Amino acid sequence: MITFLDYGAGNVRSVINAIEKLGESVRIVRNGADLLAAERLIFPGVGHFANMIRTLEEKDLIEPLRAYLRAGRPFLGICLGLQALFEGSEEAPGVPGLGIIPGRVRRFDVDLAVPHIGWNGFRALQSSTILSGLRGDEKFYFVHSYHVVPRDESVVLTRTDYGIPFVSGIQQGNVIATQFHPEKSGEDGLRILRNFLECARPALPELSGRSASTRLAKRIIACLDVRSDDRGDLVVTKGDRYDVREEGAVRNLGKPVELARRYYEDGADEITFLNITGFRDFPLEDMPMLEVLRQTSLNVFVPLTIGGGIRDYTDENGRRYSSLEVASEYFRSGADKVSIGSDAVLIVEAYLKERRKTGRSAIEEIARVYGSQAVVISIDPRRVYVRSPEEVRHHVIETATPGPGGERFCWYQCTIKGGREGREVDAVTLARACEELGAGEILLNCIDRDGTHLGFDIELINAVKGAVTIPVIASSGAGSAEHFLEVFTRTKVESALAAGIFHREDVPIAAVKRHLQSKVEIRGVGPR
Ligand code: 1PR
Repeated sequence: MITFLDYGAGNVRSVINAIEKLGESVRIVRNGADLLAAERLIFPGVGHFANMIRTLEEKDLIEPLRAYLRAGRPFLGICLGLQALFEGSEEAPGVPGLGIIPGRVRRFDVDLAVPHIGWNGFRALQSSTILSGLRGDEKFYFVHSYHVVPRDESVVLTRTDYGIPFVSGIQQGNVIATQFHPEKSGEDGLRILRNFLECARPALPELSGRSASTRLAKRIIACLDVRSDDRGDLVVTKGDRYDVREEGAVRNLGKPVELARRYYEDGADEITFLNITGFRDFPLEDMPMLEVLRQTSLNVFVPLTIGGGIRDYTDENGRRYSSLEVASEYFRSGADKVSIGSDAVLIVEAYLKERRKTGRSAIEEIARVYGSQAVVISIDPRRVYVRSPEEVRHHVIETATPGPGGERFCWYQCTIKGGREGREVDAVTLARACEELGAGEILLNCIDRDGTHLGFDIELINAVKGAVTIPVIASSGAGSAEHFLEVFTRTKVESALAAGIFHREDVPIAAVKRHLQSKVEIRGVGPR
């Protein structure tokens, strides 16, 4: 029996699913007595440091947790569950941490995108039960903007490189904690959890890798556009420049849960579901999407993003639901990140008009509770050609593919409602404003390329990537493995997403990875 400390923020479902998958039962802490009665305690944390400490205080769990840890009883902290052990964090000045490990939590100050999102490795500095059976060259999933800085070097279990060599794991007796998410790190992550459950023998990874630096992998993301077909069944569909109908009927390329599992087994580094009619249906009434997440997270141990319909909503009885409530329901059902499309454009329009943050937009509210890394902005831009940059007040680029009238310039118009409505905001301005509002990642689609197999729009991607410091996911147009190599070598994006070629099995994920291997840093093929 594993005791599980859930303070109610973010996706803890996936940790429970992973533990149950490994054959262990889970008991959730309801009060301090439960915590003190634990034989082995897992504390996964996501979200904001201040929010975590406040919630632990409200539930009177701080002192029992300190007592458990001071007694050196078996403990596994994950992500914020690692940071909580320290004295305090730059994320929440003045808010004391548990203070079990001397030292503080600092924000990354590096010349790289922050948050640090994706698959990276580690160097083991001491032998540990948790590392038993590892080779040392595996990659694990990280998602964080802050890292721990212990005062005493002897607690450092592992280090990882991201601009600086930061501490990615600590061990002090039976108290172990990792910055990465084992429950989101495929089979290698499950091995770490299994080691904790089975109290494995202390070991150093075979390769140990004490000197080699670790590198963040470029991520390959499989995207499932989901909607109801004309019979009301939820299907994975795929558009051609966002038109998902063929001879009048919605294209049906498979079942969401089955396809997601296949992509996980094929080696996808992340899976994204987009509820593409979310702008007109209300997701909390469209329960099948929540069920898709619940079912998927039972067997898929890589990060899951869900988008579609994240906005404030008032139902026919006048009951108001905030976008935060909608997002919370998605997180509870197994999502790690939510993606905001149409509403982000409306939020930015208001922000640009007022020139001030209200603190109440979906982006700000969700980031405040769940952390920036949980908020992805999905942009659906379309090219608009112009004869000269002076013609419009938008971010204009000179393009190598001139327009139908020979125009040498273009801007990228943001759209809402799945491309149905163009707005007066360009993609570069939108991305920059969303970063200012607290978004953690940009999913950059391109209507002109979607479903065409012509390759990613490199010009669009460079324009947006150059304007923000948060990670960018290139999307739309992948038709071959070579297109992934092109996007990773001609732009600085951290990840690339595709749909059609994976659904139709034209180019499986493993083939993309084989093509990239030894040219681009990637996570190995398949979850082994
Ligand atoms: O506006 O917050 O409700 O979110 C709706 C979400 O649904 C947005 O993220 C929007 O991108 C998406 N969406 C809406 N309509 C469509 C459509 O296709 N008719 N899908 C749609 C957009 C874009 C990509 C696609 C890539 C890769 N899909 O995610 O998967 O273009 O495709 P490819 O590799 O086959 O070229 P809201």
